[in-house]
Amino acid sequence: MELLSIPRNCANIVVDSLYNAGVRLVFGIPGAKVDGIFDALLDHPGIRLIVCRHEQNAAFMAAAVGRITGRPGVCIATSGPGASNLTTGLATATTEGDPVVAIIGSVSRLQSTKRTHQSMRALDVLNPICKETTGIEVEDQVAEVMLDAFRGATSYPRGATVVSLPLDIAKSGSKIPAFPSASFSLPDFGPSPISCIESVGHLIEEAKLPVLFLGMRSTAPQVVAVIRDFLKQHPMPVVETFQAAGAVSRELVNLFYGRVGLFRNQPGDKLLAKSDLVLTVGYDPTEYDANLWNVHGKLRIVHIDYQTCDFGFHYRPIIELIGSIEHNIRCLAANIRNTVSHSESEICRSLYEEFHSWKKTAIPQEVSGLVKPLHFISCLQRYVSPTTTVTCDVGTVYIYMMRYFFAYEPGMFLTSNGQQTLGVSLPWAIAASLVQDPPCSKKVVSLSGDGGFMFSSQELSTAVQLKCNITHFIWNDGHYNMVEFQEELKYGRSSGIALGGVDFVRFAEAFDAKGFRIRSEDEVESVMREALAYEGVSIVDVSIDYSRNQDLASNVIPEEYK
Ligand SMILES: Cc1ncc(C[n+]2csc(CCOP(=O)(O)OP(=O)(O)O)c2C)c(N)n1
Repeated sequence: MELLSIPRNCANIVVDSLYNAGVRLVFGIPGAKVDGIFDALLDHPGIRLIVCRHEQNAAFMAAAVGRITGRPGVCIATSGPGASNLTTGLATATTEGDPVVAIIGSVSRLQSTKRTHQSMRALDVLNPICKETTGIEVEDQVAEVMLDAFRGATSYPRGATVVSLPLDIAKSGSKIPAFPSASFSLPDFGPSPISCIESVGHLIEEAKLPVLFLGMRSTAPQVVAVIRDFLKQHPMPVVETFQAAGAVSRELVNLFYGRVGLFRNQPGDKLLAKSDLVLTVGYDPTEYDANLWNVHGKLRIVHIDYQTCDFGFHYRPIIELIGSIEHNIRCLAANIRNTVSHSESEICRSLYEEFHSWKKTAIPQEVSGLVKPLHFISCLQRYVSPTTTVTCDVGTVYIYMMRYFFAYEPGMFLTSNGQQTLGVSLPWAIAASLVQDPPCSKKVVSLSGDGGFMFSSQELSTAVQLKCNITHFIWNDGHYNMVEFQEELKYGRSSGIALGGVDFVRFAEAFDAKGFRIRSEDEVESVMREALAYEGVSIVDVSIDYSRNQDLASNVIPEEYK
């Protein structure tokens, strides 16, 4: 890397840096303080600009690229309201471990201390919810700050970083060029000391019911591959958090006891409560606080992660294996000799049966009335190909889906669980379509409630314009149901939950998308099949039956359960 003989425009250095970092898609909305970068993007045929309808959705899409590919997704917004609109998307990315680099414009340095048009202390707004936020102050910093933003976003815990580029710097030049691609890759982690690995090996050999508890940082393809090899050599029961969906393969499904999260009433929760050794892998408490699944703080825990744990009364690991998860699990597999055949145990047998019992009632005897959630899910499971990416918004819809929908590959069944941010599913489906090779070549399925859909429904226009192939199902009950049923359980009544009044089929048609309706049980199979076969963007308005939703929160395991 050498200094340039002629200074290069800083906006071009930003764009060169993106390209060298491996970025091929950027999501954003233009504005006067950032139009220099948009202009520079025109000269870079290797980067595709996706113009969104709201900056929050641009951040959601960037985060989905980060989550699916493991490399930072990029969003761009103008100063002031453009930058502040990124907030929820970047906070979600940081909490949920998705690498994102956000580039925002800012007023020129000369005006930065004054009240001036569209000025805002945006970095002060974004700083608490991002990993790092940097305002470029001189031209020669541009390349280094860009490099640092990418390295910061990809180092653990992954999350969002922000670079603010003043208008006047974007227009002027620097002789320091963008760093080459190799500078953007981070060095690998190694395994923990062998003595620690051997100690964990002994704990596993002595345990009567060890349980592997997979969290959000266990879904990188190389980690999943090692976990699967480990389980083949040393079969033991596995549970997933919602964001770990897909870590367990179809081949290993007999070891899978489901996902845990809302509420502590799942077979997986009972398994954790009965376990004498919980091995967490890439577990992050934002998904499911330890005080909820380790109520008495008595569980024996081994923590395997890239980072040290958030130590506390309810999460006190006996040993922490810090470093490369894949190295540590591979070393662990080689260090264990004999393990008990746990899945043969009576506890495991009955919990496994409990976990699969819902299927018996999923296909109703009588096909009439509003659509039953489990009937819908069992059909979706049958009609969606195992290679289809499914994104799911927060709401009662996600509690059902995360409990009962199976996905056997990582990065293919996505939800927001750390922040439970409403509105992610459609933007994520668009991003999942765009990272396909070739882009938008395969069906993507997304789901939301009627409330969550309206948080980002304007991106229907983006999806149609990009020629995505997305089927979005709206579980429509005219209410913010997940809040409604929990309010009812707490207070015996509900407040602020009424929605309704939107005809989603006509809404879809206004955007030139296709609209379908599933009004009742008897229409589920035929309309679902038709909608999934439709090539293009479609919305399916599903009249959902939430009359049994309080069951989702019933039979919470008593505190004394052991
Ligand atoms: C941005 C944001 N605002 C508010 C909430 C609180 N919240 C969680 S679920 C929910 C209701 C979701 O309703 P809907 O999308 O219709 O799905 P349903 O629960 O009816 O399936 C709300 C308001 C949230 N999680 N995220």
